[in-house]
Amino acid sequence: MSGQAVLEGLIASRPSREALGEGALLLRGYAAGPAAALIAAVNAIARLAPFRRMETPRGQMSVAMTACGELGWVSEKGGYRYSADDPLTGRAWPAMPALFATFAAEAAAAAGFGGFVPDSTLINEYVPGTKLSLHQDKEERDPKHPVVSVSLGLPGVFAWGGLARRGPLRRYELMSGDVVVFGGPSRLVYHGVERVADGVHPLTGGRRINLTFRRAR
Ligand code: MD3
Ligand code: FE
Repeated sequence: MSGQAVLEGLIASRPSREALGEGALLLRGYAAGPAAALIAAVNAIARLAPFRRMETPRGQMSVAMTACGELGWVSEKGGYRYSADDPLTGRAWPAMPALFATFAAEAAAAAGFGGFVPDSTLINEYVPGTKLSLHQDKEERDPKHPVVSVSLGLPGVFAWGGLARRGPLRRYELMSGDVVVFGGPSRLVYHGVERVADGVHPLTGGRRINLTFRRAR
């Protein structure tokens, strides 16, 4: 490869860091290198535990989800919980690929959260028009552990606010390869995904995939 090509590659994938708030860091392009391998792992997981649109106490979600690891987040009409079994298949969730655990630990450490060992990955699949309404992630036992989020495929508009449901929101377009780490005082902020643009992405086709690496217990 020529020096010029290497330089162009570095410029195109140049990671950058942006503090979103105390304990919340946006690492643009941090997952650009492993993106194809992450998607290959997602596809293998989805063959064992297919994407499905879960019910919630408020109706059916538009986003389709699956999971891997010791525990998976599930929602039913009765509420949310972490489960060791996939209710769709009746089997344990697929094992978490070593790539996921290693990547998540590295990203967390880069954001100042050393020693992060995820035991669950929630995988969200968005097609244009789907949304994830404003929520907090509070089913995890100990909120001292951060959540590491990786966006892949089509861009999406991520909105986040404060610790109360009402209040001003800030919006960020998350692109393929972007990583956000939420911990410390930002761990329980309200957040959601407002919009996924129409389009086709070379990695994911007409979809946005979001991985969240978590420690549920
Ligand atoms: C802030 N996922 O899976 S990632 C979710 O793009 C979720 O699919 C969104 O919200 C998505 O629960 C947003 C950014 C994110 C993820 C988890 C968080 C932000 C967070 C947990 C606590 C605070
Ligand atoms: Fe969330």
